[in-house]
Amino acid sequence: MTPAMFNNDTTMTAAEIKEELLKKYPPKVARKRAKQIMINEALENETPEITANVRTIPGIITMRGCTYAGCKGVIMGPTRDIVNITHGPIGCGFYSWLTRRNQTDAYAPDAANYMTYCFSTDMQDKDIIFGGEKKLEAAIQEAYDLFHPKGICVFATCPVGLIGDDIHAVAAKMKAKFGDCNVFAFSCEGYKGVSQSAGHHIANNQVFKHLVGLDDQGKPGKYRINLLGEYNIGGDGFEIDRILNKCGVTNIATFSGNSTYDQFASSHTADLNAVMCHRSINYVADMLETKYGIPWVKVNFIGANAAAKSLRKIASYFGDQELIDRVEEVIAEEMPAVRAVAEEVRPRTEGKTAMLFVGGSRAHHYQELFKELGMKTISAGYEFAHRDDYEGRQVIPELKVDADSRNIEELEVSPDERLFRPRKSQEELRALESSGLKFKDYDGLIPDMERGAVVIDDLNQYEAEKLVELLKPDIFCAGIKEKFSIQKLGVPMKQLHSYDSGGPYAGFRGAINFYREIDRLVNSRVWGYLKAPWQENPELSATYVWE
Ligand code: CFM
Repeated sequence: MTPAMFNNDTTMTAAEIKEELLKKYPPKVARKRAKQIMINEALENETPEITANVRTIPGIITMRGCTYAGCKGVIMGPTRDIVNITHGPIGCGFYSWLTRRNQTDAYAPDAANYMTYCFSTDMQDKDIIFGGEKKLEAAIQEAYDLFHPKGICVFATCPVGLIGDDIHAVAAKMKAKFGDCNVFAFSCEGYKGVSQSAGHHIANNQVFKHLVGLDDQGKPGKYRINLLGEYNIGGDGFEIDRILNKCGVTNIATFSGNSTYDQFASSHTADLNAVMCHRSINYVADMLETKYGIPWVKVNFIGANAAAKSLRKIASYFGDQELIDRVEEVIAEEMPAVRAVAEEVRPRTEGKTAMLFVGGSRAHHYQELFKELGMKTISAGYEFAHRDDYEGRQVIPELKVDADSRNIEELEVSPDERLFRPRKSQEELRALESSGLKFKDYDGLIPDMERGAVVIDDLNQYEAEKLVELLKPDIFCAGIKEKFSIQKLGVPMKQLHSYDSGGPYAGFRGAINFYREIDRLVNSRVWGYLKAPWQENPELSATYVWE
């Protein structure tokens, strides 16, 4: 049995920890959850299998969000000059409005930026009973009259699907009426999939169908890329753009941090797609390759070393010595400041432990930053990622298509007659591959984790608290729903969705910010004054008030 690799005072093995987590569940629930809790005991060249992207068992308080959140909040929310109208009760629009701290910069005072608005049809009981199409039509008209945007997007919430409003017909009617405004809609009702991952797919499909390829202009530049799966949380995208600019690389479109209508429309003119968040967008990279001939590589700008590696990857794709040299110059210029802070902080962070439970890619990417601090990730997992994000893309052909995934449209894509243009010949691609550049490649989270680490999919509130109790990590990273329950246990908690009030954490300057933040958190004495419930009573018990 692999011993669990925990410091502190834990002597439990990983298998015992798994058993402890499952102990409270009824047998059927325990059986299901057992498949989503995996001990990383992989032998060489073999990745253990985990169950992922399945429904959360009813009754369990999941950390996941809904499909609408994935579509409107995650993918379309960060675009700054498209009016995003939520068709539904006001709460859905309000709570998907900037809570993730996606930032925008309109560059010019007169440039459109609708980020400060929360657009919603504010459905009431009578709209649910008599239908909401008229109200939606009026809302689209009002938004058009006020702002004259290039695009208006409409998002369905749960009641819209239940009462059957035809949002696509309304959108098409208004688009034809306006003539100069692209209106399209998303059937992203919250219940549509098992998590927000379904919402990403619905959003990306519509953007691909209705927007990408409409504008052949694109920004000029010698080395032109799109950055896919970067949402500019806490300004991450700004820092990545700063580095790319410094290297002389032109970012045509970011999907979708601080993005604009025109960026999406001209993204097919780029020569390389660099994919940050694999989960939310890998299929778009595939579609852009099939339809327009743009190859893609996986990048990661979280972590200074990872950022340097990603820049080198981009430079080696273009292959120009000028760019390769410039990238090395930039890395050499940026790294000393990063190293200085890492060296200062490391004596205080070395050997400390972290747990990371974040959506679909950060639980992997952020392990890089913790490694740079000499910290160990003892347990990690995604809320809603798929098996390929854990085990690597080689498992994609064996993924089961169940009723839930069948709910999500798979676009049939073929080479565009006018616009398909292979950016590299087959021989060039093969030569690049044999020199070590891997295309369409992602190995997932599991191979990067140490043996004996516990990998858990769709962690829930109960298991989170139990894990903290058993393993007592020095820091726990997740989202707002976990923030205070974990802190009450005497463990510092860092939000890796919204970054609390911090960031950026991407790129070189981001790494410095992160080192300092983690140093503050894991070395603050305040946590020592808190008594976690189990420190006072070994087992919590409750009594009824009337007893
Ligand atoms: Fe991709 Fe994201 Fe993430 Fe994600 Fe998200 Fe997010 Fe996330 Mo919150 S797109 S999968 S749906 S990296 S909002 S910016 S932090 S769960 S790990």
